[in-house]
Amino acid sequence: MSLELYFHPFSSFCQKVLVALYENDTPFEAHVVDLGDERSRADLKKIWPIGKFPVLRDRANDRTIPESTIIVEYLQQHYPGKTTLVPLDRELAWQTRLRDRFYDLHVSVPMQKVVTDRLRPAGQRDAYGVEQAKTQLRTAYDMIDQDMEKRTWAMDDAFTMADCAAAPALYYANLVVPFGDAHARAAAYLRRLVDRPSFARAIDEAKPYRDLFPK
Ligand SMILES: N[C@@H](CCC(=O)N[C@@H](CS)C(=O)NCC(=O)O)C(=O)O
Repeated sequence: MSLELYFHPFSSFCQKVLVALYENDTPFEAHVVDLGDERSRADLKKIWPIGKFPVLRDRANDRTIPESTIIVEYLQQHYPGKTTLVPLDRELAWQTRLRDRFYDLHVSVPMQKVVTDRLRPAGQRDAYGVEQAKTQLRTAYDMIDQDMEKRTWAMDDAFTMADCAAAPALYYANLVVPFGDAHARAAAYLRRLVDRPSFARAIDEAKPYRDLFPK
């Protein structure tokens, strides 16, 4: 087996890559990173000093690939399968990348802000930043609701990297700022994502860690 993935099953950016791997039944060796364990953290930092995951190692090409989007692009280029994660058509490809960026930067990042603020020590929380993040999420939901009016997946009929990004982003965002009635199409899109076998598997594998989610 050539691929090794450093990840944590509960992490949203890691789930994005897991969905991509599961879509194409791409075999990989799993390295679950325990950030609470010094040795595990050091192992991750040895290959990616930034210390964030997911990180992919490809022994066959002697490559280390960080950043979830770049990992999915790499998988598409070097380990393609039945699901074309980034369309070969260049026009559709940039639109896919735009949606991938949208879900990462305008859904996942503000969602993380709300969640990680809950983990800060009392007295060091950032109430203003959290309110800003929640407003960003509501703006993103409005846009998704419009965008999904006539679509099944982010790029219409084809499941792509944009859906890999959207699945965990929307799943966790809905826990911190629920969609409610005002965002019914975003909620329906999330239901389709949750039913997709690749993401259903990622959710299932994250279940043992759900106590990590701060109330
Ligand atoms: N832009 C990165 C973001 C990765 C990221 O934020 N990962 C989080 C987990 S979801 C992480 O490593 N957190 C641990 C830390 O920041 O120490 C990507 O797309 O892979």
